[in-house]
Amino acid sequence: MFKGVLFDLDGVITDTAEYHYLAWKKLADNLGISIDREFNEKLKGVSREDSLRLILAHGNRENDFTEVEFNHLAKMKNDNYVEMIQAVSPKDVYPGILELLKALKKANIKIALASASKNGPFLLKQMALTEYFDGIADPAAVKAGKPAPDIFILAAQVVGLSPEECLGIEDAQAGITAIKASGAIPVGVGNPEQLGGDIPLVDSTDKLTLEFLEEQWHR
Ligand code: B16
Ligand code: MG
Repeated sequence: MFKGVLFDLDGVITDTAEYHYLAWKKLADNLGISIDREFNEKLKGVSREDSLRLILAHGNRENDFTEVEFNHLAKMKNDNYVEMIQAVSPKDVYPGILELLKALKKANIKIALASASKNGPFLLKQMALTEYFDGIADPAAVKAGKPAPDIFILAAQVVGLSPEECLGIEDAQAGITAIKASGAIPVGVGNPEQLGGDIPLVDSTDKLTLEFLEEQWHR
């Protein structure tokens, strides 16, 4: 049996992915760069700085900004995003997630956060979920962001496990690649067109029950 579950946050625990998209779109519009939801799929799970690099490259503006300007753009996006997430509350937790966290706790399975977001701890607090987490991997402490495995390796480590003892849950291409590379077993939230047909997928988080995870582990 698995000993830990490594949770992505945005797109798995709640729908902040939409706020990230709106905040990036506003910034891109201001820079005269057009992005749409399809392009946004590439940004899911990707760090703030790497997302900005992808957007600038998309608009052929990657050489237009100094480091100071680049950091200012990243801060503008984050300020806008942070303003939007002040309204996040326990009502925004995706269906089935609270029940899953409770079932994992009862079964003595470790729960860790493996989010690329520096706003992760704040979001858990807003949703009243902090107490369920045995550990949070600090994205600022890892060298390479998703799709590199580092954040999932660290998340397992902060709860005293190896990735091989854990399942990882993700909604993004970059995140699934990261879980696979870490040695943990991936479970995806989304469709096969986006996440691939080679891993167990659910189309809604309410299907993420302890029984479902157990079945995937034994497959
Ligand atoms: P922040 P996850 C990721 O969170 C988001 O999917 C991604 O869109 C965002 O750019 C990244 O966090 C960094 O977030 O700017 O708040 O530090 O999906 O890994 O939980
Ligand atoms: Mg995500």
